[in-house]
Amino acid sequence: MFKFVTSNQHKFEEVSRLASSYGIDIEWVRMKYEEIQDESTERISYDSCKKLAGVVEAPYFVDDSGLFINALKGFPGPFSSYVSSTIGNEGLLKIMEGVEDRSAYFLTVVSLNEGHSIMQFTGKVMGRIATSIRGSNGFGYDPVFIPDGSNMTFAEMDLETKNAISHRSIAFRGLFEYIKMNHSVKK
Ligand code: ITT
Repeated sequence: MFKFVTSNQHKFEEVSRLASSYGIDIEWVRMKYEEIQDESTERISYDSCKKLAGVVEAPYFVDDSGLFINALKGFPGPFSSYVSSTIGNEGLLKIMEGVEDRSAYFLTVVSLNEGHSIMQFTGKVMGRIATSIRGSNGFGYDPVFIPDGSNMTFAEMDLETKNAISHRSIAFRGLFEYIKMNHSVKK
């Protein structure tokens, strides 16, 4: 069975729901691992995946994600986790006070280690930063992010609705399509 290594329960819930729509069972390896500091989400994700070899038995995958705000030159980006757990959404909205360009995007890079190679799958969703905290679903920056084409924040959507359009679901659809094409035994 494919293992998802993450300390984040919300990520696991979103991804396991998507996996089951592909008829794929995944196992949660609930574990926090150290991440390198780098401006590239791809490199962070790749490095995390690589260094888990020998700790977790392949096949397994990791998800590295972040929120990138254009007016802040991509901040918090690779610092998303730290910023979320320190100043949080209130602090972020404070920084964004009076800022006209509120465009931003969420990025997820999934890295899969099949034992012999590492494959990456990327998902990106464009949107904007809300002017107030809205909604109570989801996690992290969901209450302040409005995806393009919607007036609701991710936190005002249920899991299915977020999964229909999110950065994470785009990346993981790529992964699950790949698994379905390349592995006859999925469970
Ligand atoms: P891992 O154990 O999987 O690393 P994490 O929560 O530390 O869990 P990341 O480093 O990938 O995960 O994510 C950085 C932060 O970005 C995360 O803590 C959230 O605050 C935020 N984030 C990531 N994906 C998000 C999403 O879909 N919606 C809202 N916030 C998100």
